[in-house]
Amino acid sequence: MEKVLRIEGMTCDHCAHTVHQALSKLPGMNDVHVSLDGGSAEIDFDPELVTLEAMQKAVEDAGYTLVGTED
Ligand SMILES: [Cu+2]
Repeated sequence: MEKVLRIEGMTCDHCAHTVHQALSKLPGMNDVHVSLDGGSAEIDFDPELVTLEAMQKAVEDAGYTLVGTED
């Protein structure tokens, strides 16, 4: 399943890398593309293995905020 996550708080390449790492290490994440300029992450994930709540927690634990999603 593909979605776009809206993420607040990324200000530089390091931030984007940190968010990429945080999302990529979750189980069931097939693909993650973080856009610093867009403040977003395009993801491809298996909804049987990972929930949006888990993604939200991973992003917040990394120091950023998941503010919404788009299909
Ligand atoms: Cu940064």
